[in-house]
Amino acid sequence: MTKKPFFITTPIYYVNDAPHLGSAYTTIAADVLSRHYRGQNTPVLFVTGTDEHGKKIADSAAAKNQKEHIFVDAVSKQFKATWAALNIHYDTFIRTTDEVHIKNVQNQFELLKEKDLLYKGTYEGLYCVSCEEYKQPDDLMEGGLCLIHRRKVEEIKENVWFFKLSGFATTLKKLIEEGTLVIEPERRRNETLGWLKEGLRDLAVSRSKVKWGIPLPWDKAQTIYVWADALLNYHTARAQAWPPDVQIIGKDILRFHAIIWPALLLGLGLNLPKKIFAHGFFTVAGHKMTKTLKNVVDPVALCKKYGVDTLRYFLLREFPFGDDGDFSEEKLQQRYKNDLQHDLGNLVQRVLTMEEKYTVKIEPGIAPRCAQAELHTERLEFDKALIEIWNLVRGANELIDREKPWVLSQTDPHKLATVLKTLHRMLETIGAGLEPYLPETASRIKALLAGGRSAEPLFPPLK
Ligand code: ME8
Repeated sequence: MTKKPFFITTPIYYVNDAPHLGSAYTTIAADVLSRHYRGQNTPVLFVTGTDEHGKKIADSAAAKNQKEHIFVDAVSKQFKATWAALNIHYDTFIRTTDEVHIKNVQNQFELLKEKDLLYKGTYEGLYCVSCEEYKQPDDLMEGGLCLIHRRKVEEIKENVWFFKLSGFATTLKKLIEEGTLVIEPERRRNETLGWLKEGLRDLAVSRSKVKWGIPLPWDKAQTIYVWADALLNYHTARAQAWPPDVQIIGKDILRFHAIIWPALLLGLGLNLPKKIFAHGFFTVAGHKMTKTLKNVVDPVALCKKYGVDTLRYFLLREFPFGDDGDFSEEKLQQRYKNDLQHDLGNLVQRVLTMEEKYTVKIEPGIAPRCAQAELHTERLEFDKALIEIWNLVRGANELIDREKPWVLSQTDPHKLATVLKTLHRMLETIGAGLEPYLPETASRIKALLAGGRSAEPLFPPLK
């Protein structure tokens, strides 16, 4: 039997605008995890994609005077191009406008109806189009504005189909408490349990006034609520890998993933994901970066200026994955100068120069792995994994300063060879450890250690 692939997902991003640093953050993290497992010869299914239906997208297309499908094609392409520029190697890219996804969503809805989990009723309440979410008055800030987008919510009254979400609260609570469904970090688990304790309301899962969506097969005047459509993308993408091993999301969409999604799966009789990890937000001047607020940072522009590995390093090193952090280009420049150029770049340069100068030939070996860093990676503690690798980098630099190979070359050629061999092996370990995080740098280090020479430093001075 073939091994079940390790199944990793990111959210599928709204195509109301081009990708930004926030969406890049999640997708880079998923890419690092995928590369880590592939490097261990574990088959991986890494799925990402774009969320293309609903009023928010229809409004964005209308604002540009474009037909929806032309608009979503163009923005979805931009996402693919950005992920290519960020060196992200996904296996499947799901678009919710794909025929195969539309069919799957309709089939799953038929099943929910057969299982008597849907009923028709009247929804009367509030809705934030930017979140594509039903809101309660308590969810809003003063003036009836959405807390995240600071935009006025709509009052809606419609005859729609409801999903019997309320009936799943007890089972979900049990599954989370016993660890069948792991939600990390701990505070996100507690947040979810808090919601469950309050009890759940049934969820309106169709819209009668939104035309840009997947029609309900038995009531074609209705389209399927965009979040139910979107969540099912993970199921459309499943291949032979069900259930997902890790679903990485931002903390803003925890409720959808930790409550609605597992409830839909329970309703459908499908296994639940093993782990949902909700990371923090990048803020700009203390506020969430969002396309709606137009305070976004373009990851491709940053890559062009500083290199793709610099961006990947900065995003995952700067603060723990579950926490929030404020973005600034100055902090990125500091990391570049101190960690990449000074610590790592200099180390590689020093070791290779000495090997050449003292004509010490070192055969390629099997580098010991940095097991601690690997463990941190598997726990999505990316900053800690990088700190571990940088301990090795600094350790190697200290070894050079302590042993002074330039003195040994005069006094003890045997020890010189031993020291250089140790440094060479340390660089091999560092290069292998960096592979998931800084793939370009890792392959350049590998080529240099194998005897390739390059005039271009790994991290050139910033212009
Ligand atoms: O919510 N900091 O799509 P979306 C960190 N289509 N991460 C951020 C971020 C920020 N400032 N801003 C966005 C949707 N993200 C739905 C998802 S899934 C079935 C449907 C990341 O385009 C983070 O992962 O608004 C967040 O959860 C996601 O982008 C939201 O992307």
